[in-house]
Amino acid sequence: MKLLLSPMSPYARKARIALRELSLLDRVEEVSVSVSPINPSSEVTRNNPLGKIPVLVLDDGSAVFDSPVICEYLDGLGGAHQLVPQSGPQRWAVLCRQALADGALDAAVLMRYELHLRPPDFRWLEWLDGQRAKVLGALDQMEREAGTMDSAWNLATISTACVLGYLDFRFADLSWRSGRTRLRRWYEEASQRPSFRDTWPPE
Ligand SMILES: N[C@@H](CCC(=O)N[C@@H](CS)C(=O)NCC(=O)O)C(=O)O
Repeated sequence: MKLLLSPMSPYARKARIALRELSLLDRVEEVSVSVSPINPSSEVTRNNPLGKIPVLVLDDGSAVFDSPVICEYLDGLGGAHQLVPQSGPQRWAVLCRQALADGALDAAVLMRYELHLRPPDFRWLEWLDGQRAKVLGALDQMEREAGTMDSAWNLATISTACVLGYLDFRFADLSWRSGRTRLRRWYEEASQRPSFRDTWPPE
């Protein structure tokens, strides 16, 4: 199998962490590609018409995307379902926290595109404010829930750590730690995890 990724992509990082947590690195080759909405990669588009990474290309040539689906697929291969509970309230709690973190990532990545891809004359400040409000609202909910965040490393905690890491990487000026003591403390510990450290985006 092949995982199409960019080491800078926070969504790909979720899948890369899953590979490490599930000890599947020997079964999946990590392949770096370069993508952007205005300069798609033909290898990615061939496998995912949306042109987005990560994409997991299976040995029979079929493709699995996007990051939540890839992570569940890998979790199933591991057999133990350690990243996503199979049923019960815990399943929905994990998936909802993943959706919150991924939604914040979507808003942050859109801000990044607006600030770095869109020609300056076409930038729309109110739209940027709207995306920033989504990120901040999600962070506030994470802060409220930080005390009940699982200590186990599952798809909720992986996704939460990935969005916080992305904000440090691309939006340090957002100062997400400010006024969010519990989330900051949670991240300090979570970010020491070897699978997280091993997948830091390059400087
Ligand atoms: N919902 C997708 C989002 C993936 C995504 O937006 N990836 C970005 C890279 S960080 C991308 O491929 N962008 C290229 C594009 O939008 O054309 C997931 O969770 O995998």
